[in-house]
Amino acid sequence: MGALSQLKDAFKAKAQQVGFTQVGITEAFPAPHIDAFQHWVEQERHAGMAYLARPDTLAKRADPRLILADCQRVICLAMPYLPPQAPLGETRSGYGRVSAYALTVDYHLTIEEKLNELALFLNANAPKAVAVRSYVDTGPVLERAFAEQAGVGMPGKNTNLIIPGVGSYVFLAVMLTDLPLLVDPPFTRDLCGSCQRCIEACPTGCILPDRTIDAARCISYLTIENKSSIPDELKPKVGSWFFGCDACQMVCPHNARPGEHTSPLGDPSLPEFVNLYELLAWDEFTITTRFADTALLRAKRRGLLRNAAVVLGNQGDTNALPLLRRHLAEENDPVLQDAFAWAIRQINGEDA
Ligand code: B12
Ligand code: SF4
Ligand code: SF4
Repeated sequence: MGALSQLKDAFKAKAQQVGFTQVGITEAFPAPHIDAFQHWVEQERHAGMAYLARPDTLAKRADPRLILADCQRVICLAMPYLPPQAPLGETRSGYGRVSAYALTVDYHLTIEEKLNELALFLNANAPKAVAVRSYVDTGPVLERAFAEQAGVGMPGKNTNLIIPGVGSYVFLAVMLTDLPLLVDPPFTRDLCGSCQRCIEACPTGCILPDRTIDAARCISYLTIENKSSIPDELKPKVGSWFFGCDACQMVCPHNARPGEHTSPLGDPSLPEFVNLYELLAWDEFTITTRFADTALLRAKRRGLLRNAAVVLGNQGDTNALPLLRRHLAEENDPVLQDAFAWAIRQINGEDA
């Protein structure tokens, strides 16, 4: 055990050196709060994210040993990203707001490199060859529930994992391993108490009382993962959010940190407010080039144009009408036609 204890300390030091501010280690099985996840899926709160409800991924979420045979531990890591700069509610006519997590180079790319470095470190220092499977966001692993069990932090009412003194503007990552490292104690403190700020601030009221959200109403889902039209009832609630949403985190007292904010992920590669007139004038190639290596490409041209139309409709500026009309005439896609026609009606009454 002595060697494994030393390895754990050395690993944590290495993880901190590459930029993970928090590291916790926990048992891989049973998966914590899997019943809450299953209930969420049964209630169809996952909206159009069908991959979350597939029997094979459900089974893997319940038991990481189906991902990595002999999996003993889940190493949970957190890396901060830069918080939003402009205040909540700030709007700039003709511009759409991008949530803070998406402003730097796509974290999947940068964090994956760091996880590979950590896997090499484990293998170089362990007494035997070590099997490791790492994920950042993309794997069928309950990242927040494991992070809580590993003592990293606690999911708040808005469901985001909060780390005391750091806040919730962090990315999470997990490393599954067959190495029986010593485990850390779970996080047991409730960081919310009677606070309700996120629930009150959520524009669509999608935060549920059981620490889950109704994804079908969440602006983050509607503007990023959703491949369909944004329902008319929800379009006005999207406000100026062009990609993602930070409202429930911006009001959280745990994110009201004074002083310097830094992130090992580097400076933002995008502005917080994207010029939507420019975007609507770009062809597919320009969009792909301009947003290369950022999370924005996840929504593809179609999703980005849909979101731009909804934001411009919400802002009500008549200067947007010529571009919106041009797109309504040119786009054949029903999702885009719906968004452009709606935006024109919003700005100009019913004569779209
Ligand atoms: C699907 C998904 C989404 C969906 C659904 C989000 C949701 N809240 O369920 C959508 C597209 C809406 C989304 C949005 C965002 N996401 Co997202 N998303 C995921 C993903 C892939 C799975 C989450 C999931 O399983 N949801 C289902 C619910 C039921 O599970 P859960 O929220 O994780 O909750 C579990 C625990 O909290 C646990 N639990 C712990 N304690 C307790 C206590 C009680 C009483 C109960 C009942 C349960 C419970 O039970 C739950 C089930 O196991 C994860 C990555 C991953 N593999 O985990 C990223 C992840 C959660 N997303 C992330 C981010 C950054 C975001 C956004 C902030 C992006 C943005 N700015 O727009 C928003 C935040 C919106 C919000 N309020 O949640 C980060 C969150 C980091 C953090 N600090 O928590 C993650 C971890 C990705 C990463 N690797 O960094 N996301
Ligand atoms: S991301 Fe926005 S819409 Fe989603 S729960 Fe938070 S405040 Fe509500
Ligand atoms: S705003 Fe309040 S209730 Fe919501 S997550 Fe933060 S502390 Fe918890």
